Amino acid sequence: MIAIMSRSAKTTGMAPSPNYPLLSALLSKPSPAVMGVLNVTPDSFSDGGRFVTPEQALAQARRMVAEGADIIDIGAESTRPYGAEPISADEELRRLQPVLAEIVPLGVPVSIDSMKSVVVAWALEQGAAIANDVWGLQRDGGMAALVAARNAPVVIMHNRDRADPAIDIMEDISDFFTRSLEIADKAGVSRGNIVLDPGIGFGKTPEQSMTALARLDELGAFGLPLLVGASRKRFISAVTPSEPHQRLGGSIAAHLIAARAGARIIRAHDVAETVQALRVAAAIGQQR
Ligand code: HH2
Repeated sequence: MIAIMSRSAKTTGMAPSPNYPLLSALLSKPSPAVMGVLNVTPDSFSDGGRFVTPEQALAQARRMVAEGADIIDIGAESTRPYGAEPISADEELRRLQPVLAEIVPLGVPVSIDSMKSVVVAWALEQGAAIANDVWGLQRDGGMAALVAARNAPVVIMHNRDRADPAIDIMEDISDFFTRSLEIADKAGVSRGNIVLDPGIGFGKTPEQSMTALARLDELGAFGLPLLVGASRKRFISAVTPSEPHQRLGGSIAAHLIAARAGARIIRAHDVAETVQALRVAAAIGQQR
């Protein structure tokens, strides 16, 4: 059973607050905000190597903004569960350095997808606005204090070192979020700056990823906005065998289900198609 922390905010997260203008603006749109993925990595699972030069990265960021992205999520280290090469902070910074300053002025908030507080600190200094931590403040002991000190919005994502088909994944996600929120509270991170993410594909079997999507509404009990990133992930191939670039239909299906269950930010590689799907679904919903 998921621990109920706030029954009043059960489905769609928090109300807009003037104290947290960035998140409030992102969350107050009629359809979920779209976070476009920009991987400046040689080895990301679906687009590794495609945007490694600064020119390629900037062109892709511009394309995503033109297609309607509300956030650009830049990552320089692949976090894919199988075969990702861990890299040093220096290497991560080396990959980000020529690109980040070019992307910040494009006019949408930039989030930094990194589990290292030294990298996030540098990115926030360069103008990134959001910290996206795929270890939910639990890996790098300096992350919570950093985001508290900068008053930066932070995505707390559920993760596990390895999948265990025997566990109740919803209970595991809920326990993880509870631990992360304790760490956040201790460090002085404001609840109004926190977004929760079930971490589709991270430390989960394909079935568990689908369970997290099917039962996403239960995580609304935390009373915090939810982000979902199902884009091109492996669980889609478990249903319909496919390569990452062939998973657009499955990604959109998953994201529409997530939006219906209360997700307010959707992380996607295919921005134009995702924006269109979410806006059409929201428009249809308004006809009821
Ligand atoms: N997924 C990936 C990376 N970062 N961050 C959040 N908050 N949620 C996610 O679901 C998420 C994430 C994995 O996707 P991608 O960035 O395309 O791959 P890689 O980690 O191989 O670079």
